[in-house]
Amino acid sequence: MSDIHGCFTAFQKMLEKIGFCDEDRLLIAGDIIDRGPENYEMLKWFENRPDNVEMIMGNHEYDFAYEDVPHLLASIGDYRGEDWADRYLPDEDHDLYETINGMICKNNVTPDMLAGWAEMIRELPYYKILEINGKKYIIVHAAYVSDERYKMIYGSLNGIEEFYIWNRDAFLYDDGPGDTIIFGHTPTISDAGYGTDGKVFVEEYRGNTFIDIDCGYVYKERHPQANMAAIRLEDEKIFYLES
Ligand SMILES: [Mn+2]
Repeated sequence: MSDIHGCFTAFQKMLEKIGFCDEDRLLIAGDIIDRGPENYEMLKWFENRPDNVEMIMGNHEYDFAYEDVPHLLASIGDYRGEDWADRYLPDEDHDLYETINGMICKNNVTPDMLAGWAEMIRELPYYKILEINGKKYIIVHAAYVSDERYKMIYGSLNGIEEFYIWNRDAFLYDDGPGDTIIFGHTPTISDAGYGTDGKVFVEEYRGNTFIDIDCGYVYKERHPQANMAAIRLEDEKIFYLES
């Protein structure tokens, strides 16, 4: 799954729908927070996630862990003091989706909790490579290319982590053939890019398969065709929450 964006209730419904159990292995390709209403629930779940759940870094986690939380901690100084709340000011520039401010106001989240979550997020991998039924699957938030390919395009390895979480051109991947790249980041509700009217985008290109599983669930109010999707890699069956 990918791009749950604070839609914790829907995420739980999806786990129920797919009958997620101890024998399964769930990979979430990033962006569990921001935009949606239940960021606190999502982060608490993430903190206590079972061993058979693996997370991959998304750009929203990255910003939370490397920009927003460190900025907040620095701005309140000795935050372990009782008066930290007096020194805390909501900061739009460093909390674009009001995720942190929302959790502080609604859920009594403390700087220590935020620091702990940021630390956990900084441990996340940027991609996973799996072999299932003899086939290579690469799971990443936005796009993946090998180090060699990246160096050929950009001259050095500088910025490759940002590439994994931000790049919107998954087709830059040219290893294989026969590999499958699974990613999110760009919702398929859009007309451009990977737009498939809220269905999972699947396309063969130069012998590899590209699958965008971000069906834009968090935008459902404005885009009724949006959906939450899960793909079962052993047979590539796709599940939608709203079906
Ligand atoms: Mn993203």
